[in-house]
Amino acid sequence: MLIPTDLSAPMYDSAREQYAAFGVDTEAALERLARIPVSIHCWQGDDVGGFENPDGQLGSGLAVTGNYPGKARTPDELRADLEKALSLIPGSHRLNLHAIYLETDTKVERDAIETRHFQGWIDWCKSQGIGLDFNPSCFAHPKADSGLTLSSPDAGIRQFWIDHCKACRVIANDMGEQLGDKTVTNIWVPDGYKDTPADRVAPRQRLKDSLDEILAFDTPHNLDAVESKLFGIGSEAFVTGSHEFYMGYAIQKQILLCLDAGHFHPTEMISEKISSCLLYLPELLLHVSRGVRWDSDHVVTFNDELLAIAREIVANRFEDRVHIGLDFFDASINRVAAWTIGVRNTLRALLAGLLEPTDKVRAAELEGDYTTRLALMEEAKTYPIGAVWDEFCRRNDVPVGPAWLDVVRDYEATTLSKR
Ligand code: RNT
Ligand code: ZN
Repeated sequence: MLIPTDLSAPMYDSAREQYAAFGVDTEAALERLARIPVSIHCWQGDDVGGFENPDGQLGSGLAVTGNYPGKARTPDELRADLEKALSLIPGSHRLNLHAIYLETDTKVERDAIETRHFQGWIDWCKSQGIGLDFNPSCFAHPKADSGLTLSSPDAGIRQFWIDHCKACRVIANDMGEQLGDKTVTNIWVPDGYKDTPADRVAPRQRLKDSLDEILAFDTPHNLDAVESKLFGIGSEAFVTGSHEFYMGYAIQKQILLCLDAGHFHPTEMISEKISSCLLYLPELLLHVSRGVRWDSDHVVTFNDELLAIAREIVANRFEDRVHIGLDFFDASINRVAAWTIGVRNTLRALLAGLLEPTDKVRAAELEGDYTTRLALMEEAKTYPIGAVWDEFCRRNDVPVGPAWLDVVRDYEATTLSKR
């Protein structure tokens, strides 16, 4: 299925000329694309199971559906699967790890986790030459069963999760230091109520106080992020950590806000929010996801919103201020393919943004020439992005076109199907 190099290179040459005439430098676009990392979420590899209690219930408003065979059951299996995906994805990326992916022979409570429980992951990232991001896991645990963690009225429960988050920040700081590349640590809690609360203030005050305690010490090799949500299964009426809550909190503390594409009203797009948020915040974290009717965490496709998100990042040269993470978990398809499709699509969307004649479109806009703005933006959509993308894959030594699927099928036959 692989397109031979001698056939496809002329396609790139002609695409380059076509773009040049349109005012777009494809070589500059490829260079910029090569420098944008995507943080690949480990949890697509095992349906957010983790290695603490792999048969445990997920809960806390998170749901994974599907029972496709071959999910990773051990850290080594998950790393092997990630290596396979990385071999099919052009560019240099990052791993995004949750705290439940610790490695230990004996039970370690979440408030007692240490860097050594993640040393295997740090060493693996070092061997792969990639950065590492981290997340406290405030779900799938008896102490999260009430639906409230950092905003619980029970001081003992609250302290347990505060201590877990503090431990995570210490570990993340070590990760960043060892890898010489800052870790982004994202705090998301499921807290909320199924039905109408009598008091909306007290839980939010408690969440704020808990976060203040968690963030009370410096972590120079770590960047903190907080992630809002609109609703979850079982928290339909009220979510403590709403968008307004975290937007205000992140601005006050000058930390990162995490915008998850599935955490807003269905017609409310995070692409539209990036420009406003970055007027007040130093940096952002994105959870690139795809909600289908609800926060369903489908594999991201090359759709309008993905293109709009990518375009906002590159057209404004926000690559250094927006950390791109993925957040989807589909257990109904091959999990290595899910990663590959999602990351390749994200990169392809960034490339589409980089291949827009932004200067011309903006000049037209400034002159009030909205006809030209619309005309150019529409013409750009059918320029030969595919030929430039294939060239990016070729230069990065990864399969061109759907040839990567053969590699995944092979891996499925030799490895995944034996699990
Ligand atoms: C949940 C949040 C959160 C999780 C992951 C597993 O609604 O999106 O980011 O999906 O941390
Ligand atoms: Zn998320």
